[in-house]
Amino acid sequence: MPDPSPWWTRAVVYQVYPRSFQDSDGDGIGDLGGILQRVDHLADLGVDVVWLSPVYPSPQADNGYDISDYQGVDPLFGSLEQLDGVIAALHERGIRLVMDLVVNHTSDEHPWFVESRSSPDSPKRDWYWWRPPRDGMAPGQPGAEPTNWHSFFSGPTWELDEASGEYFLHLFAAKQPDLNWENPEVRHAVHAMMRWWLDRGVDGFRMDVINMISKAVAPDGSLPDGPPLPGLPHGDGTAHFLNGPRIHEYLQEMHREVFAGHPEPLLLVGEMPGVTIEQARLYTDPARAEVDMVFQFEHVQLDFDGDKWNPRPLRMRDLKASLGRWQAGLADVGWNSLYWDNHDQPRAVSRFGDDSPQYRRDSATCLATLLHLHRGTPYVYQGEELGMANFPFTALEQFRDVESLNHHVQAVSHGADADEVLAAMRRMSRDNARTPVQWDASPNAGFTTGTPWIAVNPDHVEWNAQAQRSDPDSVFAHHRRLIALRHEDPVVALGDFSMLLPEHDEVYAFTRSLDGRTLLVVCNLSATPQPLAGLLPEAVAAEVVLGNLPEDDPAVLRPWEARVLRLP
Ligand code: ISL
Repeated sequence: MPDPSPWWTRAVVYQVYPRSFQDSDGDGIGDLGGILQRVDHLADLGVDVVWLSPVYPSPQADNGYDISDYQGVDPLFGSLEQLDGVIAALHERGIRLVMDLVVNHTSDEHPWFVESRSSPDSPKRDWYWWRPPRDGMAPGQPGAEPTNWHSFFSGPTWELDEASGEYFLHLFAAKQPDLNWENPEVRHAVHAMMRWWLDRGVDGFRMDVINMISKAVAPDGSLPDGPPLPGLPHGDGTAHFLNGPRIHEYLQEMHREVFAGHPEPLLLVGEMPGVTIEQARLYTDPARAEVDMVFQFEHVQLDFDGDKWNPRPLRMRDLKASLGRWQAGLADVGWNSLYWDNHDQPRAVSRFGDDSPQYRRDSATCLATLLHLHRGTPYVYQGEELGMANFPFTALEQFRDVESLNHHVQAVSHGADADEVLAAMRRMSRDNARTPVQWDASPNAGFTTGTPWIAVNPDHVEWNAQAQRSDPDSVFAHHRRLIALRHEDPVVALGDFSMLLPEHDEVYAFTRSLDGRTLLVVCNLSATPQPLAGLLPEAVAAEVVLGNLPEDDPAVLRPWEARVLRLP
């Protein structure tokens, strides 16, 4: 058993997606000045860490996940001095700041890539993945891409550079060329940049798709094709770049070069799509010095078939099986992030809860109870603490996200029904998470005095921070109580997890135990009342530590009721 209690086992992370958090200059885009205006909201909630999504200079092809300068702030968001101010304001309130580290790829407008593209003889040519067309085919000929890989944002992962007749690799958008981590100069440049941020006072990094930085390149420099993807002209390349052959070496090197001996506590989070439990144990075993915790996606991939644009109903037992497996798999070694929402996911209350007027508050607080009571470090995504819901999208013009828009073009050009594509986007688009935070009932929800870059959800007149801050029954107040409970009770931070009723389709129940003390968590994830006496008799007489509904008949779990109970 490693050190049982690093500080982040008791911590709660709050994710700020700056473009949608708070605008301070009226241009309709959130900014650092806006974050400064709202730090007390975060302090009142009681969070320990802010993860700040990218604010670096960027053409904004993927809302800042396409970086053109790692050591600056985009004027859209403010200045480096303002960022120093945000760091100081958070630190004054005992909140740490974690930067988003996006180093699998840069923007194609980053000087490194501009130089790399300038000529096959450029000293930075090898900083990216440049390859000639396949098998002597002509550049640009259909199928001439060096591999058949399908991009995460639709289409091939290779873009032709007309000038040189070579292709460059981009696992995401064409404006996000992948860095070549095989080249030690790339790694050293990234390490130097990270040290620069730590010297500036930041407290760690959330590392974007960090398990994709090592590609399975053959000694002759070639990259393999993947198995064909049904219904697509491309193949699945993931076996050749997820958790690649040198990934642990790269992370250990980064740890030695950047983090070892740092005088302040840090938080190192590896965002890792497609990571398995076995791999997560390696990534997060403290003895191996890689990252503190993974941020994995299994539980947010259970409500679709194959890809997210083919949604299907979630089966509760699948959700429990997944979350339970991760709890068990990392029980003795390693650590996981806990989340329902982030900037890439639809809103949890719409997806896993019930956003109808009748159950929205109760289901949001029920989901919050589950989130905060698992073992791992909880992440609250901006607006989740207010029960923000999906946007009622009705038209293509309302979407902004490159992933959604690319998908629409591709799907419709391959013959899909435009209305069906739109319906899937309405349900699954990342833009659901990206509408402005709802601060008050005024026009534009107090987010901006200008025109917001993406529409404000019309439900903000009822669902907003101002209405909730002073209401002890609000979603906000419930999150605050749950965060306080993690701070106070070591059972919440460190207790062993045991899943109960794994086959039950409506009741989600588990225990957390430490040093002879046990908490029992029971949640009704449905609108049907659940009699408890037959299911979990020990719950009926137990003391309620925290619940989301006023205490009533202890033998019945009401629709979307959640209770945290102390067992004698
Ligand atoms: O968003 C997704 C599915 O809808 C994921 O596939 C997502 O692209 C993946 O989890 C990686 O996400 C991260 O890297 C992307 C960026 O677009 C995301 O916003 C970021 O969280 C590329 O940098």
